[in-house]
Amino acid sequence: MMHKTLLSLLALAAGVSANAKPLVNGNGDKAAIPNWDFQSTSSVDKDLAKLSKTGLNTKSWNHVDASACTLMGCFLKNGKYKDSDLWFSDNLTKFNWGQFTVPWVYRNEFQLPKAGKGQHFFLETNGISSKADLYFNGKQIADAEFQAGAYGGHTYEITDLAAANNAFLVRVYPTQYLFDFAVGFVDWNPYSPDNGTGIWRDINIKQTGSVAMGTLSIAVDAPFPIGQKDATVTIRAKATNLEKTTVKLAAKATVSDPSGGAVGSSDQSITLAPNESKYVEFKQTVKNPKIWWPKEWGAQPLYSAKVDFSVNNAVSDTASSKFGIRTVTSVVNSHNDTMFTVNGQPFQVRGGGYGADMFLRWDSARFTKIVQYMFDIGYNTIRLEGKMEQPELYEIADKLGLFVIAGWECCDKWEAWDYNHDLALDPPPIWDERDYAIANASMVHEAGVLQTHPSMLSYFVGSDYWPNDRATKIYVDALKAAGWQVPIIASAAKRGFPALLGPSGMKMDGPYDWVPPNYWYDINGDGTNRYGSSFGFGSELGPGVGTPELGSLKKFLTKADMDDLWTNPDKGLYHMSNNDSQFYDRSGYNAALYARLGKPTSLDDYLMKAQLMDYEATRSEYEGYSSFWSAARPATGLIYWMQNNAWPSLHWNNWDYYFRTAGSYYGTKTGSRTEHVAYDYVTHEVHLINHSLDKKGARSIKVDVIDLTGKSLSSQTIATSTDPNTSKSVGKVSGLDTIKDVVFLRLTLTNQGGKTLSRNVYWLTQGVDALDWDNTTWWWTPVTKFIDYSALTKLQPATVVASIDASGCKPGVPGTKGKTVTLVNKSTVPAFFVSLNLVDASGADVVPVVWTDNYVTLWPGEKIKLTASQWADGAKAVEIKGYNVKAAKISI
Ligand SMILES: *[C@@H]1O[C@H](CO)[C@@H](O)[C@H](O)[C@H]1NC(C)=O
Ligand SMILES: *[C@@H]1O[C@H](CO)[C@@H](O)[C@H](O)[C@H]1NC(C)=O
Ligand SMILES: *[C@@H]1O[C@H](CO)[C@@H](O)[C@H](O)[C@H]1NC(C)=O
Ligand SMILES: *[C@@H]1O[C@H](CO)[C@@H](O)[C@H](O)[C@H]1NC(C)=O
Ligand SMILES: *[C@@H]1O[C@H](CO)[C@@H](O)[C@H](O)[C@H]1NC(C)=O
Ligand SMILES: *[C@@H]1O[C@H](CO)[C@@H](O)[C@H](O)[C@H]1NC(C)=O
Ligand SMILES: *[C@@H]1O[C@H](CO)[C@@H](O)[C@H](O)[C@H]1NC(C)=O
Ligand SMILES: *[C@@H]1O[C@H](CO)[C@@H](O)[C@H](O)[C@H]1NC(C)=O
Ligand SMILES: CC(=O)N[C@H]1CO[C@H](CO)[C@@H](O)[C@@H]1O
Repeated sequence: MMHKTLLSLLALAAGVSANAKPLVNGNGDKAAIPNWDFQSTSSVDKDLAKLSKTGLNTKSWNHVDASACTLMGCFLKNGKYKDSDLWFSDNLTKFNWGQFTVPWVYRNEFQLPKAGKGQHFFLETNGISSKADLYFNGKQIADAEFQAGAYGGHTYEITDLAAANNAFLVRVYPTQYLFDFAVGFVDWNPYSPDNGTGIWRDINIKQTGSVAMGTLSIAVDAPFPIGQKDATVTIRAKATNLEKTTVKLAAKATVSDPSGGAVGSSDQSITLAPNESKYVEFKQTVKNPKIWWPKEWGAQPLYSAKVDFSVNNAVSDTASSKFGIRTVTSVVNSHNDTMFTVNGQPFQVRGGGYGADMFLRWDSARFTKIVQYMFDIGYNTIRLEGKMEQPELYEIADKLGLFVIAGWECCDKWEAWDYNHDLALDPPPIWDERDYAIANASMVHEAGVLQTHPSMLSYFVGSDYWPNDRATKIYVDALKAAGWQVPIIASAAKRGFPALLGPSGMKMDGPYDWVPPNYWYDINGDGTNRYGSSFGFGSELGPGVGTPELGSLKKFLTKADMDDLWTNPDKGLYHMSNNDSQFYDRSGYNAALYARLGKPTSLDDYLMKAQLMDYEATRSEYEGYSSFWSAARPATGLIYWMQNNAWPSLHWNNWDYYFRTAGSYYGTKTGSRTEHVAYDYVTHEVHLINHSLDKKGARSIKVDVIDLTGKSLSSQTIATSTDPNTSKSVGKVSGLDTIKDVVFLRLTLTNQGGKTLSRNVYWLTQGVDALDWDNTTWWWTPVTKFIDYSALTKLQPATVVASIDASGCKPGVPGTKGKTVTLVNKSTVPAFFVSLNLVDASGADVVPVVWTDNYVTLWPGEKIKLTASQWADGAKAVEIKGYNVKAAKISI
C-alpha cells in the first residue's frame, strides 16, 4: 500500500485537490461521466465555449445523480417531477411543454491524470437524442451535424485538450419525434414533453496507451450435431496506432469457460505503421462446448473472452466480453414465411413487442421482472422496435435465455423513403446525404453493442417498410463488419424488399384491435386473405386487449375517468393511444363486449366482462399459432402487439404498468403452455401442442362438456402418442352443434402418472362471431354478427371455499414455493372465471406476483390448487371474485 502522505503529495503535484479522484486512471480504463448539472439555454450564457471552462458556478442549475437521462428523465430522477402525478388522468396535457422547445445544456467537471508519453484520452458517446454540440475545456469538439441520432455513437480524442481539471458541456437540441433519428413512440402513447431529448445513454471517458482497441467481435462456429463437435471461436478487434511512429503491439486473447476455467489463450505480435489500423484476429477451439439454449430448451452457459493490447510490456488497452455457443439461422420457406432454427431445431418464436419507458428511463431490476413475466406466459423472444435500450438489456437476456429481435422503428424519419412518402400526413423529408451518414453511424454503433450476445435472434433493418437499396447496403455492411452471424431481415412486413436481403418472410397485416377467438383458426387453407390468422410469422399482432384491474386503475384515473370506461363506450380516452390514433377510444372493443356479454351495469361488471374478453382473445391467439406450428403452412412465429406499455395504458399489454396481471396475462399464459391442449373454434378439433424437446411419455386427454346447470353433456377420453416440438389434431369435440345457451368445455392433458399437465376451460355458445374478411383494414377484421353469451346471466351463484397454505413461502425470494390457495366448488353449478389477487394490509395490490394459473373455471365439486410464487413482500390477504362467485377476502 502506498503511503498516504505520498499519495496526497502526488495528487497536489498533479494540480488536483486532495479529494478529487480522476475518472479514469490507467490504460484500458473506461468510466461514464457519473452525474450532470443541466439547464435550459434560455437561462445560461450564450457563449458555450465560456460555459465549458472549469470553475463555473452551477449552483443555480438543476443537478442529477445519474450518468444518463433525458431531460424529463433527469427531472424525474432528481425529484422535481413525479411520474405518478404526471401520469394521473390527463395531467400531462397541462404540463409546461414549452420549456423544451429550446436547447438545453448538460455539464460536468471531472479530473483526469496527466497524460504521459504515449497516453491518450477519448470521449465516447453512445447516442444523444437527437443531436448535440460537444464542448470540452472551452473548445467545441463536435457539432450537431455530426453528433446526431439517438443511436449515433462516436469516439473523440481529447488528449491534447485534457488537463487535471476538465469541464465538459453538451448542448442538446429539441427532438422532433417524427423528423429526427430519435427513439419515438409513434401512436403508442402521448409523447414525453421533451420528446426524449437528452443524454439518454452514457458518455464515457476512456484512457489508452499508444494503441487503442476497437469494439470486440466474437464469432462462433459450432458444427452439427451441436455440442458433439468442437466449436471454433474467432475473436477480433481493431488495433489503431495513435502515434506518429511505428509501434510494436503485443496482443493476447484469453478464453474462459462458464465456470471460469481456462479454455486457451494465444498471442500475436503486430507492427503498426504511424496512424495505422489493423484487425487483430484470434481463433480458439472449444472442445466439448457447452451450448447456450433459449430457456424453454436448456441452459445458458456463458463463456468469456478477454483481449489485451500491450506496448513495451505495459497495458495499452483491454476489453472483455461474454459470449454463448449457439447457432441461429432462418430460411424463407416455400410460403414466403420466415422460419428460425436454433441449434438445428426449428424454433417457433412466441413473444411480445417491448414498450420502453415513456421517459426512456432504464431500470435493470424492472427489466428483469419483465423477463420473468415473459417466461411465465410462455414467451421466448422480445421484439425491440427501435428501442435498443442499454447494454444491460442484452446481458440480462443472455443470462436468462431470452431471445431478442432488435431493429429500427417505423413511421418516422427512420423510414422516410420515396415509396412510402405519400402515406404519412406530415411526412419527414426523404433522406439526404447527412441522413445516410447518421444511419451508418447508428448501425455501426448498435452492431458493435449487439454482436457478441447469444440472445440476439435477428436484426430487422426496417419495420413497416424496407430500407431502400442504399440504406440496406449501409446497414448490412455495418452489421457484417461487426462480425454479425444471426439473420438480418429487411422489415417486419411483406410490403416489399431490397434485392440485397430478399423477402422478409414477416407479415404485418394486423390485427391491432379486438377480433373474436375464431379469427386465429380461420386460416382458409393456404392462408390467402386471412391476414393475421395462424400461419406464417406475425411480427406484431394481437386483439388489442390488456385492460387493467381496479387496483391499478385507481392509481392513474379519476373517478370520472373510471366511470367513462363503462358508461361512455365510444369516448376518446387519454390513457389509450394518442388522440390522432385509430386506437384513441375503445369503441370497437366495447361494441363486442356489449353485444356478446351484455351492457355493463357497473365498473366491477365492466371489468369482469373485460377480463373475460381479454382472456378469450389472447388465449386463442397463442393457441392458434401453437396449434398450427406443424400445419401445411406452419405458423412460424408471433409477436404480441404489445406486451408492456411505456406508461399506465388501458390497452395493448400482457400485464399493466404496475405489474398487475389479469385476463390478457393468463389468457396468453394458458395459450402458450409448453405442453397443452387447445380447442379449435372453427373445426371443433382438439390440438395437442408440444413446444418441448425432451418431455417424455404417453399422454391422455379428457374432454368434458357441461351446461350452465352443471349437467354433463358429453365426456370423452383421447389416448395419444406424442412428438417433440410438434402440434397435431387428435380428435373432435362432439355435440357442439346443438348447444343451447352457453356450455363449458374442459380439456385436461395428463401424463402416464395421471399428473395434469394442462387444464383448459372454454365458454362456448352456438356458432362463432361472423368475420367480415373482405372488409379487413390494417387494424382489424370487423365482425358482422356477434355471438351471444347473454345466457350466462342465468348462471346460478356458486359457492367456492378457499383455504390458504402459506407455509412453503419464502417472502421476497422469486421462484420459491409460494402461497397455495385451494379452491373447492361446493355447488352443483360451475364456478365461472374465478380470480385471485394478493393484497397488502391496506388492500393495495401486491405486485409483482406469479400465479400458477388464475381466472379459472371450476366444475361442480372440483378442487383446484393455485400457487403464488411471491416476489414482493407484504401480502396479507387474498381477494377472490368470479362471474358467479361473490367477491370475498381471506386473510393469510
Ligand atoms: C396530477 O394530478 C394529481 C391528482 O389530481 C395532483 O395531485 C397533481 O398535483 C397533478 N400533477 C400535475 C403535475 O399536474
Ligand atoms: C415532439 O415531436 C413532435 C413530432 O415530431 C413535434 O410535433 C413536437 O413539436 C415535438 N415537441 C417538441 C417539444 O419539440
Ligand atoms: C490518421 O488517420 C486518420 C484516418 O485515416 C486521418 O483522418 C488522420 O488525419 C490521420 N492522422 C495523422 C496524424 O496522420
Ligand atoms: C414469394 O415472394 C416472391 C417475391 O415477392 C414472389 O415472386 C413469389 O410468388 C412468392 N411466393 C409465394 C408462394 O407467395
Ligand atoms: C460507415 O461508417 C464506417 C465507420 O465509420 C465507415 O468505415 C464506412 O465507410 C461508413 N460507410 C458509409 C457508406 O459511409
Ligand atoms: C391531441 O393531443 C395533442 C397533444 O397532446 C394536443 O395538443 C391536442 O390539443 C389534442 N387534441 C384534442 C382534440 O384533444
Ligand atoms: C413433447 O415431446 C416430447 C419429446 O419427445 C415428448 O416426450 C412429450 O411426451 C411430448 N409431449 C406432448 C404433449 O406431446
Ligand atoms: C363492407 O362493409 C360495408 C358496410 O360497412 C358493407 O356494405 C359491405 O357489403 C361490406 N363489404 C363486403 C365485401 O362484405
Ligand atoms: C428434438 C426433436 O425431435 N425436434 C423436432 C422438433 O420438431 C421439428 C418439426 O417441427 C422436427 O424437425 C425436429 O426434429
